[in-house]
Amino acid sequence: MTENLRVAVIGAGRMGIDHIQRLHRRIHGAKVAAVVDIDQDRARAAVADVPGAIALTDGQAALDHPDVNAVLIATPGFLHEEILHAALEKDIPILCEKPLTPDADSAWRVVQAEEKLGRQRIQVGFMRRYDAEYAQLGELIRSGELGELLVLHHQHRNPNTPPGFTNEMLINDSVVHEFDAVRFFTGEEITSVQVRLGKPTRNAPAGQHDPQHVLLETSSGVLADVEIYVNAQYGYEVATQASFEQGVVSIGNDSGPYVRTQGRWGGKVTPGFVERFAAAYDVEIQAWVDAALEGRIGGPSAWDGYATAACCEAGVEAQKTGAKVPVRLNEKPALYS
Ligand code: ISE
Repeated sequence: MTENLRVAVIGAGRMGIDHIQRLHRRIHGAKVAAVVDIDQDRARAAVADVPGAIALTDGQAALDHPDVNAVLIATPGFLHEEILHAALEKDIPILCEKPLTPDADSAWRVVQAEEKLGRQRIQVGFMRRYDAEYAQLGELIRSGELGELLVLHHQHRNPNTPPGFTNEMLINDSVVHEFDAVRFFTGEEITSVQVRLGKPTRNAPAGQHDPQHVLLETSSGVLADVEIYVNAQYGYEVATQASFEQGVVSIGNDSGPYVRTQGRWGGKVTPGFVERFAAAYDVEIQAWVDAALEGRIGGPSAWDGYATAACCEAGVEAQKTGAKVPVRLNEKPALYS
């Protein structure tokens, strides 16, 4: 290994702050060199306990800074494209939080820019692949021990949504994880998406139809469904049940101390994704750093970002029409095979 990664973290919101603390306190081989946020006070607050890190308001200034040699993008998805192109110009390691970009055309432009560069620099932040149970289910599927995988059932529930979370974001921001998970589990592309809108909760903000039922099909015919329910009130839950020829496997079920007291039994519901996937994020970011120091990426690629963006686009169309919408993908460039 040569030198440490000196990372500019772009965006000091919920995920950005979490990654700054992670890079500063737990990750080996990397340090936070700069934090960029449009809100200067927020950037300053984010570096307050990170010695040597500077606070900036401009992403390009961070990329141009001599002390920066890598970038972690944690702004909302609609802001990713510009900084991704700027970082590819610099030919530095990039960890981009999901979604890569919010639509297939912009994601394809990013793929093309990386192809032109000639090597993979972008790793996309699909952290579920690093969750221990996700990884084990993936291994079980690949081993063939239970025969062929036939159906995947997903539950994805959030307690509530931040202001500005649109109806499309149930697909683009939330179900994008299941698009990646299904592709990860099956090793296949998703060929169609359908969305059913049923009885809505009265707890959803105006403009959001919640919950929604998303139906997917992969190239070999594996069926998957997702209950996306983002105002579930009771806490955070991400779980999957997989049906095989020879059995059924469940992951993401409640775990932790089982307490009996005062005439009741039970445990705690995870409050949010930062807590639920804390360990997965640690493994993900360490994998990115280790691979980046060797000139590689350590996880999902820009192609995965593009393919899931195409699923999101089909999903948003399906939300509007109720139709089964085919996922249209360009040919996979050799760089990603
Ligand atoms: C959020 O952006 C995430 O990535 C979470 O994992 C997901 O559960 C949530 O629905 C998204 O809004």
